[in-house]
Amino acid sequence: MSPRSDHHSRHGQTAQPVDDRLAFWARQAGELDWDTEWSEVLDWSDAPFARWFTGGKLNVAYNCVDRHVAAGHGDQVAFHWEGEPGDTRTITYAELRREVCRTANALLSLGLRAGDRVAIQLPMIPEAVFAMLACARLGLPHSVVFGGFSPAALQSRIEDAGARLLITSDGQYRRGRVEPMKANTDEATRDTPGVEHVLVVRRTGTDVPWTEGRDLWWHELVDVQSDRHEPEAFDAEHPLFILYTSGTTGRPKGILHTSGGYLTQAACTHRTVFGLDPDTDVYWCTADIGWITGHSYIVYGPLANRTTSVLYEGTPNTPHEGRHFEIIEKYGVSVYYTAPTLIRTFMKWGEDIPARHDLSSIRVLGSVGEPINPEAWRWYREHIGAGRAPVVDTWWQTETGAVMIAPSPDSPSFKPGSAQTPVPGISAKVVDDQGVEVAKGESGYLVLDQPWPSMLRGVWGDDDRYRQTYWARFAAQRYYFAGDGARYDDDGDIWLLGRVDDVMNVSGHRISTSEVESALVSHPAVAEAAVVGASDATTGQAIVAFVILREGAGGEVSVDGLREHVAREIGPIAKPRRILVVPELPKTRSGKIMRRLLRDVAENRQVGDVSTLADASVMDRIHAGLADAS
Ligand code: 6R9
Repeated sequence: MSPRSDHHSRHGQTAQPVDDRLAFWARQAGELDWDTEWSEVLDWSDAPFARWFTGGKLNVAYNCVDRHVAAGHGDQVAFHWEGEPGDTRTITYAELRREVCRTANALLSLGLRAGDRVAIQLPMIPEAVFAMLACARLGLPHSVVFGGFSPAALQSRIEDAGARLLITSDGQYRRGRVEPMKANTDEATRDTPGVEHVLVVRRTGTDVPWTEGRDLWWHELVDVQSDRHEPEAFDAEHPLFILYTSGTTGRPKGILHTSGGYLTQAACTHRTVFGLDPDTDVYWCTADIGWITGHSYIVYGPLANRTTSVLYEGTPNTPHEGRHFEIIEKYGVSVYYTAPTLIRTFMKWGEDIPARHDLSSIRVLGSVGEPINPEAWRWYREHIGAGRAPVVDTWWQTETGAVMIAPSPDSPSFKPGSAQTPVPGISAKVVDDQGVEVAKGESGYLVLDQPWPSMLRGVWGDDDRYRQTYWARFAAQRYYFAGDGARYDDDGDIWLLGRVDDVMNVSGHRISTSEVESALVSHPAVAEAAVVGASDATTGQAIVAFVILREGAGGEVSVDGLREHVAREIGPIAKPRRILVVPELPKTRSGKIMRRLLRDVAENRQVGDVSTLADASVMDRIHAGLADAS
């Protein structure tokens, strides 16, 4: 048997005929409440622009909230919210419905109409969820921007999306301190005339700058609204949200997701990957709503499934390193979904910390964001999962919208470090340079060879970039290029190997090397910069920058000043761990920087093959310079 047909026989999903796949997704969509039935499950005639459940109409917020109240579950808790300073709030589905209706009525009172965009930069507070669902209810695509992004990053996202409203808060709690938020968003909106209003949640009680006429307090505008609102049904392909993510070039891409297919797959995967039971489970996903994991697995998937969730505002070590375990014990969390970087941090803090808590409620553990190394997988299962909870490693992306590859929770054979198989209804392959599927035991590129319901519908305002980034690499086969390397093991199971492009993965956050490079060269003292991701035991990768200073700038600039500059330009998450000042950068004859060699330097390795360098002695001069400096 050829390796190809062998894979097909092992992967039930890969082998699944197209008609069965579409029938599967039609059944999953049928779990939602539709106003108008769709006429066609998938329209792929304008590939790579997909349309799922064409002709169907639904309201996403109604599906996440109202229908559960209508079915008699109004008293069920939707969120157990924990504030960082220890304040709490319990929100039932009935209360969630009232809050979402009030928020929707407030947005209507500002003149917003279906199709208008709303930017949201908020801490992890209930209003963040109310705001997202109110937008969904009114057909206003939201663009949630992670709270740690700088004013400059927020500004470019507001401009690209053309947002009419920004929703933010006065301040936010960070590791026990109060930090400003409104002051930053004011900086971001100084030159964005399109933003007509800024709606401000009072969270920390800090003084804020105020623009009369433009700025509005949430408690003054929203709290006085009626808690009734009739939802309108929108087309299955109505835009639900835009979420910006780093690509291989400096400019972040606005990934566009729509309504029916997105909600179908977010809900279905949440239910099946964790084997979720809405009547008994208490679920906690520790992501921030500023990332796709927060969108799909804190808000849309769990709420569509009538889940009781924990929502936590703060950092894992505030006020102490046992905070997460305390919360698991307090609420009896049964499904805990987090990222490898946090698991490795817990390992560093020590196993005695979780051991002080009763974690016996844990039933399933999830992992997302980067490949989970087997040691972290084993520690997670042993010390959080009492040695028995399955650990489901879920591979997916902002672009895929929902989980694509994950072991089934009742899989007989878990493999530490492997995401294993495409989930039902999904097809993925590992292929070589030519797009030909590789044999077992071999590695290549991960591709998605069939469209899926929660796939991105494009890059906001840039169809060409959508085609170029995802569909040009394997155009002949019409495969979606994920940008990840992967390998089949001898059983045909998939192991993810990390990015194959210039995207770094720092604590599960995607940051492009060129984005950091542009930030560095925007500093007047920097002539040129090259950035690489160096392996790091805790954060997966750490950002290491090589910079050439401008003539005469040497005395006036400090490496710390450059790090701060990057934090100001992009956000603290993009601050390089190390910046090395070098006399030159290694380049090929065509002028491409050879990052591979810089990575060798950053990871303290013997430098690899330098034969394609324009000037082979560059590496010696870089080394000599670094030796002088230390
Ligand atoms: C959901 C999310 C996507 C990139 C992706 C890959 C990496 C995510 C992973 C994983 C190995 C996993 N990634 N989950 N790699 N195993 N279970 O993280 O979306 O922020 O867009 O990042 O993250 O490299 O391409 P996003």
